[in-house]
Amino acid sequence: MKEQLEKLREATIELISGLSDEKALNDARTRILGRKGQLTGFLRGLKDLDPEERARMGQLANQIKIDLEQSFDRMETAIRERMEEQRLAAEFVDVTLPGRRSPIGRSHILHRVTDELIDVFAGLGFQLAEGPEVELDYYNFEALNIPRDHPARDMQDTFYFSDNVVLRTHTSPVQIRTMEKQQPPVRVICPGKVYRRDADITHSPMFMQIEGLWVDRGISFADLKGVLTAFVQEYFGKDVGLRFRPSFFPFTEPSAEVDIRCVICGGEGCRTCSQTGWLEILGSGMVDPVLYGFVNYDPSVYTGFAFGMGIERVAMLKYRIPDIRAFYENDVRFLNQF
Ligand code: 2NM
Repeated sequence: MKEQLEKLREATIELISGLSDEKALNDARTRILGRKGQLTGFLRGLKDLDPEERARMGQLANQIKIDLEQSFDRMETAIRERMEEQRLAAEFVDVTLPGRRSPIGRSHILHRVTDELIDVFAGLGFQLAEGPEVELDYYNFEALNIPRDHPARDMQDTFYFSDNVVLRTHTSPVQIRTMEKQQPPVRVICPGKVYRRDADITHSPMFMQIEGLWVDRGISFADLKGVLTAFVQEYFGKDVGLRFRPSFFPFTEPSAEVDIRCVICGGEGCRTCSQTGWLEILGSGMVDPVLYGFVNYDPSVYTGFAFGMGIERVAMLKYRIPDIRAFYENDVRFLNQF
């Protein structure tokens, strides 16, 4: 019996030393030290021995039980420590590594140019005004003296939601809305997206415009020339020449288009200016007094001028961008250059 006990101790210690997970260890502990375990079986069998032998074997079996319990406990601690080490190693974070930077965005070149233009006109006393892109036919055409049979009002040229709701084709309706709300003096600059049914190499169905309006007592064509000259020289350069050419718009009379000396060739003649030496950059004119009837201004007291320009065109000239489509393709290799 003594040998059997010693063998059980040896075998168990050997078994324990070969185990590496907690579940197997617990199963082994139950098989040997549990209520129906091998060592427990020995202890039960002691009652059949004579008293002297029972005392010696009982002492030995108890000692083995204590030893084995200790071995199991030590192994359990060792396994738990190793698992904890593995967990910590797997979770290791090197806080000294440099962070991963996510690429940061930037404002679109058209919005940057818009802000530059707003800044120039703010310096000339103009306030920012904005309005809806989905507009009533009344504000987009009717109140701007654009007649019913004007080609701009055609389904071919304008996006219609219904008979009297359109995508605005210019930002002028914002100026009508401003005048409707407020008696002069009015001096506003109105940037924003506008929409026309046009799509080819030089036209996009959505593009950006900026328009200005100044109405007060005694505003004359001299003010128009002074403000637009100041704008051109501030934005394109002190020495850039400009000229005013007679033109026509339904909402202004008289009207003028403004050309600047070609910023590419300096007036020599090149592809950009079609060999003319001049670039057309904006339309302008004295607000036609019929418009004052729509907004309840007294045309015998007030006069004013207005102007409008395409932001893409200005951006293309200022930053030498040859193709309008680059603005909308969202190729970051293009956009990141500005
Ligand atoms: C242009 C050219 C000339 C213009 C007129 C108005 C309004 F609403 F005040 F009458 N806003 N913008 C105007 C005048 C726009 O763009 C080429």
